[in-house]
Amino acid sequence: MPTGSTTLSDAEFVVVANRLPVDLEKLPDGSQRWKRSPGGLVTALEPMLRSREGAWVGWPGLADADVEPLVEDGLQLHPVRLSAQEVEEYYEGFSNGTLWPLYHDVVAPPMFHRHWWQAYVRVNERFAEVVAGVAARNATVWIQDYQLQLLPAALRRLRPDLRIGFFLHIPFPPTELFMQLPWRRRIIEGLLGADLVGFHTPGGTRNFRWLATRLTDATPGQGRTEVTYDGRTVKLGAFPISIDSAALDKLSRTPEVLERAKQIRADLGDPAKVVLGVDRLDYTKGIDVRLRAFEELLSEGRVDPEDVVMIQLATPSRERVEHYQKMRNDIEQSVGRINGEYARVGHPAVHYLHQSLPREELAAFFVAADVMLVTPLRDGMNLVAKEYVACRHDNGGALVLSEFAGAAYELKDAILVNPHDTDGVKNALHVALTMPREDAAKRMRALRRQVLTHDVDRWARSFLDALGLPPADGSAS
Ligand code: GDG
Repeated sequence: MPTGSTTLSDAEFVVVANRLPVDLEKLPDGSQRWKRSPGGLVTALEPMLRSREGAWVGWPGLADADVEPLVEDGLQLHPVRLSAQEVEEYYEGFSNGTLWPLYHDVVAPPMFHRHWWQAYVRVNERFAEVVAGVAARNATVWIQDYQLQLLPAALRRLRPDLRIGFFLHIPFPPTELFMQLPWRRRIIEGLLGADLVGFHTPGGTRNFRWLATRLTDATPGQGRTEVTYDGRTVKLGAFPISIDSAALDKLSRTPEVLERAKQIRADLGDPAKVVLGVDRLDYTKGIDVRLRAFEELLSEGRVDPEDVVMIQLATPSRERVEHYQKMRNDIEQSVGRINGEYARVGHPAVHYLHQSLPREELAAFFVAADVMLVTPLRDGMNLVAKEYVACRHDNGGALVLSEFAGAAYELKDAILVNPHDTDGVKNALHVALTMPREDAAKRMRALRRQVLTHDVDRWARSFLDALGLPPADGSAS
């Protein structure tokens, strides 16, 4: 819990994200308090930020909140104020109603509204002003994600002395799709304000490079990993994000998690096989794809509901955005239909939880699951796939993974599927359910080698090395 401000000074290293690593909450009596919101990004960057007396700039998660900057444990937190209308237009609108579907292969139709775009421009400029006031001379600034694509250029205009990195956590789309965006050139110019633009995959890098040279004056630089723009070199690169693999591996071995995993299986009636899905409830994640595959396997008698139970954990997400409301109804209808057809009293075929669970509980579900289904239609990376692998210290379990998740580039030993191919997904699920233990363990060992050696710390370090940020103590990295 952050305490009141102590010393705020110019920061040598600044992380900028749409959200701060803490959330401001309004209590029923009208007062406000801070609540930690620990995510992977915070865990990865916190040690680096603290060792450099760094700062984090972001929205505190509550509209119209006037809050002063504060220092928590040596980390400066600088809130950016958003009005309720800006939350609606910049965040729910342009970020999640335009960019999110456009960048995920238009799996839902993106909406293009000029007033959403205007709010996006205005908010990005406000972020630039706040960062410009926080960063020390020649400081390094690392900007995160699609909500802030205009920030690199806006910041460079105010502070040409800064070293600016940008990382995109979602896919950078195929060029034909990106061209739909009425403000396409402005977005590319915004990103070109950075010294380094990072993506999860080489495909994202290629798409961006092609667009930069077609839509702006940028020219190809030496090699494929840079362009020249406005007299500067802009480096491009793929930096696949990861998780705190060792911490999750450790958590999954604790007696509490192992005991809880057993309990979960017992609560399910000790079925022969448990199939699991874990996602933010989002239309890109292909939750419908796996429900359809499971339903058809049941109806064809290839899977017996007495032996196999499916669990879908779906964390509530973006509930005010229209597409999400419809998708939730569709998924809940499918779950109802499957259970109506194949459940017995006390034995549902699909268990569906629309809830957010504690990390320890999630780890227990990973340990309990024989098959993990990760079937997004498109996903920047997908950390859930890596988390499942990190939890399988017994080399048990099987991962079915969409080819269209960034994670598929690294997790080649998963059972890879095309989520648009229902028969393919059904067959992959069937293979995973019937695979001999030795074969599954061989795959899992290979997956674990990859995930345990490529963790989130390595990701952050490799991005910052490419950006040219020297290690905190000044020694060579
Ligand atoms: C974006 C990109 C990219 C989920 N339910 C609960 C819970 N989670 C955690 C998971 C995982 C995280 O949320 C979800 O991360 P993903 O990577 O799967 O997906 P997005 O949220 O869409 O993230 C994605 C990522 O950014 C990073 O760059 O990989 O492609 O879309 O860590 O475990 N955590 C807890 N309770 C839950 O109920 N505690």
